[in-house]
Amino acid sequence: MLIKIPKSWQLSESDATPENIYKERRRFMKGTAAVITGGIAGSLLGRDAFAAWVRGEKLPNVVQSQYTTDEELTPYDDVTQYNNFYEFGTNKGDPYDNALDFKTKPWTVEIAGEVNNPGIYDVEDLLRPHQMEHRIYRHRCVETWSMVVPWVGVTLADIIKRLEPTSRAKYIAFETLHDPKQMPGQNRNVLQWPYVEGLRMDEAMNPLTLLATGVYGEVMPPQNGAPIRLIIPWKYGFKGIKSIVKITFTEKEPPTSWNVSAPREYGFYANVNPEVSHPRWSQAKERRIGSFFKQPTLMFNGYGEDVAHLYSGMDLAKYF
Ligand SMILES: Nc1nc2c(c(=O)[nH]1)N[C@H]1C(S)=C(S)[C@@H](COP(=O)(O)O)O[C@H]1N2
Ligand SMILES: [Mo]
Repeated sequence: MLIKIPKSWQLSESDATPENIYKERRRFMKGTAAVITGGIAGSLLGRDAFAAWVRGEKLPNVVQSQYTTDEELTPYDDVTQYNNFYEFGTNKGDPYDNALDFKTKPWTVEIAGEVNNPGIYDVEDLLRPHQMEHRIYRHRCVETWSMVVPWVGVTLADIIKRLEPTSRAKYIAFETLHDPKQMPGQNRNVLQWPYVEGLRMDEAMNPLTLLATGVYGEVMPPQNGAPIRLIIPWKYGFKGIKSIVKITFTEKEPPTSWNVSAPREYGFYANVNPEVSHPRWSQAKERRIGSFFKQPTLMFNGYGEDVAHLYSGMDLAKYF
């Protein structure tokens, strides 16, 4: 029998750091003087202790999920400092640098369209009735890098059931906040704003699909899509829309940002598929952040057992 000993980040509460303290520490780290002070503090405390000092607030009442991989985790600093979040800039380090002061509290999510319980919900009210889980997922970007991330979140299907979509709801559409004052990247036309995404209803209802609100047992840092973002582990990362403010149940397939921007390169489905190349590069291999060698990419990112049935009879080269 395999006995699993939970890692420290999987344990709940106890040594929680209030969010404002965490923010003050990060802010303190931002200035030039702080780099010097940080350097001294870093050498006094030791690198790990110092990193822990600037970490986030622990999320309470999180349980282990059955849907979890035991692959080696990508370190916290890579998960939170190597990001795609074009609202905060197009370089990998931009979201970490520019999203520090992003206001994620209070936060509301509008529920609209073909649904019996539409309205404007506080994000806490949307999540609270449901069980929070630790889910370690493979995370594969279309750019061919990948990570293994311990998300914390709620099964999207649980929320959808409570909202009661009507029989006309065939798809679900998501929208990111549009606020160029806070999101400097939205002053440039790299994409049409706001960022939008969508899923077919059966994809959204699959138990693997997660509305995530944390990483490593802690409150989601803004650069990872706080306070809630979508995670669909068998699809390319760009489907995992961040900082969601609106969820609409629709009859027709909704537009999705990358498909609108480059329809030949990015489809609605965006399932991880080593056999279907991006027009400009192969998707057969990926590089785990932190490792030197490439490894083969798995069909449906290795989640085929749970999701292949959703696409039976579909030509995945056409519906890419
Ligand atoms: N709103 C929004 N969501 C987004 C993006 C973005 O630019 N804006 N980038 C996507 C891409 S391309 C990827 S790979 C993942 C990256 O998530 P991570 O930074 O938490 O690893 O977020 C996705 N969600
Ligand atoms: Mo991506």
